[in-house]
Amino acid sequence: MKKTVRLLLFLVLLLGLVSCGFPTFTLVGCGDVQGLIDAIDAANSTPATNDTIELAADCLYELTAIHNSTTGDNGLPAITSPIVIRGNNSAILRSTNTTYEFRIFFIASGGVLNLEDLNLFNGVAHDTANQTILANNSGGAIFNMGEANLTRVNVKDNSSHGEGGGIFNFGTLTMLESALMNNECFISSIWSMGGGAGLTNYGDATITRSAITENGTAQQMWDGIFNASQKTLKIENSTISGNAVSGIDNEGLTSLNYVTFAHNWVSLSSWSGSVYVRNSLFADSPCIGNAIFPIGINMDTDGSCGASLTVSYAQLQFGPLALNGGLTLNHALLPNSPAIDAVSTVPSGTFAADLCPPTDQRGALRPYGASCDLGAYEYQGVAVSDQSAGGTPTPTPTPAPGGRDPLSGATATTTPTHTPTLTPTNTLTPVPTATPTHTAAPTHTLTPTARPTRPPRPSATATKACDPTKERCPTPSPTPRSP
Ligand SMILES: [Ca+2]
Repeated sequence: MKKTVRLLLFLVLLLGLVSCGFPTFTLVGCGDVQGLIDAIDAANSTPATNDTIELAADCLYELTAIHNSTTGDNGLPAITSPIVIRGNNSAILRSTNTTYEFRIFFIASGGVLNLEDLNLFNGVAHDTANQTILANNSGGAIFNMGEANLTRVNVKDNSSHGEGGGIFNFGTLTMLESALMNNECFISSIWSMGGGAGLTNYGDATITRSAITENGTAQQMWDGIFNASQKTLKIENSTISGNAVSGIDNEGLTSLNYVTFAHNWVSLSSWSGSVYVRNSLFADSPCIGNAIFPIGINMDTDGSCGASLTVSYAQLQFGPLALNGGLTLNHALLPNSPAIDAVSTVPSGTFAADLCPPTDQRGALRPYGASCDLGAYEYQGVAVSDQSAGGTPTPTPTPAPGGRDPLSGATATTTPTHTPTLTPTNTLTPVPTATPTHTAAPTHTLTPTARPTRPPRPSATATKACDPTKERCPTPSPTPRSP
């Protein structure tokens, strides 16, 4: 009897292996878009295996046509199964020589897309057949209804005719050492809908050691990130800088730890839901809303964020947006900044998470010195005059006097294990293409145009005519948003 059972179990296992197959690994040649499409189709045809597609290094995969119109027009097949795409610092982009508008990736419910070391440029979410359906026109680089995991992925210069110029998330999204940069939406944001030009989140999003910078335009009034009612957003060790309206506009449940906000028109806006803020820094970036809850030690430069510490911007000793030895843009703390070692080493009561994470945004070990520093950057005792002067950031910082490598945290002077690849500008050389025959001017270019002048920023004492208990209230501004 026992033998029969064992035999049956063996047969079931064998049957399972045969029917499921083994994960496949496909190499796609440099710039071979059809090869990439074929590889995705093949991977989708075996939904039980987590298949890997590897792109050639430092190549451009230029999409020129609409592949399908699943929930809007897409340049690549919908992701319906678990797939890993290793980018090797290549870019998948909507060609600047096409007049078609389409997003890059649509991830269906049940699909899992793991992207590594990849750039996603110039996607435009549009549904030519259903221009009034907001979702179909959302998510310029990625529309996710399944699971999307981005590791060292640069989402830059994407846009939409709906929400989420960069990413529109309805599923589960994780971002690690990744960037949302210069994404935008074309329509004017109105209060009945989300406002995230970088990311609009109607799902569950976790962002770690990443940068959300310069998304949205002041004219169209879009934020860096919008987090919808009852949806969760967790951000740690990340920089949110230079976004057109709010860095984060929250209606849901947002948790922030070691986040640096700088030079956003408003850093945080939250009139409903809740935003819990710990160990974070607000530099020239005010807060508005009554649903922001600072915990423990935070620092701001105008008192509007309810932080326990308020200093002037000049006192803060704060560097410009630069790589500072990391993979994603961040702001250095200069040698005498009061944010250095400002985090208590003693957990404050119930919130043990006041303790330092193992590294900062760049990967430099925390704590350096007596304690952790507020925000995404841990000062390593190195001279940063080149960074504060706005010069070219040094990709390999000088090891600290104590012998610690600022990037890796190693005690030896080892070079970084990987070179910074997510540079703020696209340094990839496009494959030469024939001159396009059409003469119509493209509506979008990779080079952002100068921003229109935006209205004065709200002050902490700005009066608000709107009742937040009854409606979603706009940013106090002399020129309120129009629907
Ligand atoms: Ca420190």
